Amino acid sequence: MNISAKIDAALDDEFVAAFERDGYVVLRNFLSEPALDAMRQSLKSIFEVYAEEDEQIFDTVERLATKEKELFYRIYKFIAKSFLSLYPVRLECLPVVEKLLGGKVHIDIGSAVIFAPPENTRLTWGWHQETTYDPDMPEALHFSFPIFEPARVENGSMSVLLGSHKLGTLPYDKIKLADDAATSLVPRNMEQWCQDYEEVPFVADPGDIAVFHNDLIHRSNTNLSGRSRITGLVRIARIDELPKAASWIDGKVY
Ligand SMILES: O=C(O)CCC(=O)C(=O)O
Repeated sequence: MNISAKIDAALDDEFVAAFERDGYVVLRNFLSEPALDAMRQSLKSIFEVYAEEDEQIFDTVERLATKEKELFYRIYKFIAKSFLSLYPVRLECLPVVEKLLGGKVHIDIGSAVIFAPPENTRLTWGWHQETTYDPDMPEALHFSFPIFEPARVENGSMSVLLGSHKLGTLPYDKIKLADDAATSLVPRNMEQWCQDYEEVPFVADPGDIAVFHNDLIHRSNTNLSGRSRITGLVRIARIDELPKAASWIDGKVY
């Protein structure tokens, strides 16, 4: 089967119905090996610069995240968030966006690679909805995929509350557990939502990718596997209708 036939087969009516019902679908064996490999090679090159003898990328991630936090933050900020090797995967996500959101013009709204070292709660996010991080943004979709190793409950893979996107965008509280920890915008009434919606872990092998709705409640979990989890995130918005530009005020640009 050629690539476009494979994509058409995966994005059938059943896929669309499942996405509408759950706000979350895992597409199995969807990403191409060359697209994933481009990311693996670039990530290895970045961390090799800082690796100690006999360290694998997982070990270097863990050591920098615990012992060289400032350097680790710079790797995340300047490389992992602006990583050109994410382009092939982004292009492979585009047909999914076109199928679910339609539209002719799409933009990237913060694709990145995230690192979850073992037992490290500084780099995990509590329950949140993506919409609340940029309320000006129009409709968007989010994708998560394992790059090197499978995503499993043991390595703290994210979990989602199935169908919770139907709640719409909820009011939230800003939670930051430490000065250097990630900020989570946690929806109010979480206890209620956890009772009302089933929590499902994202369990996947490299090549699989989850697509989820902007309003789906999800979180990361603690990595108990002893090995760093390295996850790719792609975020794409449909921009046919332009959002407000917060930096344009009364004809002046700030
Ligand atoms: O994979 C994770 O740890 C969390 C991912 C997440 O929260 C997100 O994609 O917004």
